[in-house]
Amino acid sequence: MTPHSRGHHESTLDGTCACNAGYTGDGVTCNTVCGDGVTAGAEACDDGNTVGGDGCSSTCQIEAPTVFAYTGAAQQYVVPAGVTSVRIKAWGAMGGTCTNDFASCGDIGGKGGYAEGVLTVTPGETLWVYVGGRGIAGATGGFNGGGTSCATTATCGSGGGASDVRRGGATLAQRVIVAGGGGGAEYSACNGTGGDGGGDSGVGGSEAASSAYNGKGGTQVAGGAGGVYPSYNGSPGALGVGGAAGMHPAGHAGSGGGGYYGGGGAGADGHGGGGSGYIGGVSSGVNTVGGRSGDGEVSISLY
Ligand SMILES: [Ca+2]
Ligand SMILES: [Ca+2]
Repeated sequence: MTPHSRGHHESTLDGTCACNAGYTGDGVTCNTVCGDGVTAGAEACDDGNTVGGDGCSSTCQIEAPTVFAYTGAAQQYVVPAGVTSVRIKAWGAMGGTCTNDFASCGDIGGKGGYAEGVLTVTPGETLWVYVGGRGIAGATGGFNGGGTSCATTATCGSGGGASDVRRGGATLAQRVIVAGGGGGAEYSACNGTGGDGGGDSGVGGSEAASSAYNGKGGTQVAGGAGGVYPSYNGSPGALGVGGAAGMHPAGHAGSGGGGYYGGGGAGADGHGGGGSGYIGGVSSGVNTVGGRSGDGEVSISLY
């Protein structure tokens, strides 16, 4: 109930009250009406109906997004009946950190990036959701494109995976939005970090003793270049995949993060580059570098 005195009325010349747009009343009291298409009073949304499950509830409150956490496998989202657009928010995964770094420098893998946008959809269709896994100390890259590093857990860190949504199928070419993963960090006495993922271009690794050793960030058109080290170069990133690290027998390298295009793997003694983000398949897109620790995440909301 919304009392007259709270200003939701407009007095008329005959002494009765008329209600403002979005309210109906009996001449004394005006109340909001959920389902009239006008967001007013305590309504957080009004989509013109009193049906829930479409993003705006039967009582005109915004419904919580569907959240996809990391599982290590592709996931699916079925668009509800009546829904023609969804808002997607995606966070890429962090790059791995070798155990020597954890002990002396902290968790210094590159951070995952962030991407957001509105996707036009068909009611009832299936979207494929890939949530990136973070890189580790050692060889195995994070799920969804993290590059392969060297196997020495004390000094090698692998790339984090990207998080993305695919429409019409599950191939890399069907990605509509991507949040890049971070590059893996090798042990170099706390001299730099893995490169952050996301944005138009991911960030290169930042081992400072020789910048040539680092993997570079992925871009909108190519994977990041691999780091250069005699006989143990890193591999460049590629579409959706971070580059492998240089496999020096002594270890000491980080691999590239996954992304729209993956980051480059480091040569020996360098950190991996971050993968790029992508918002080419959505409208109102946001595509930013870094910010995400741990595994990635994707959320889908309807309003
Ligand atoms: Ca209303
Ligand atoms: Ca509704």
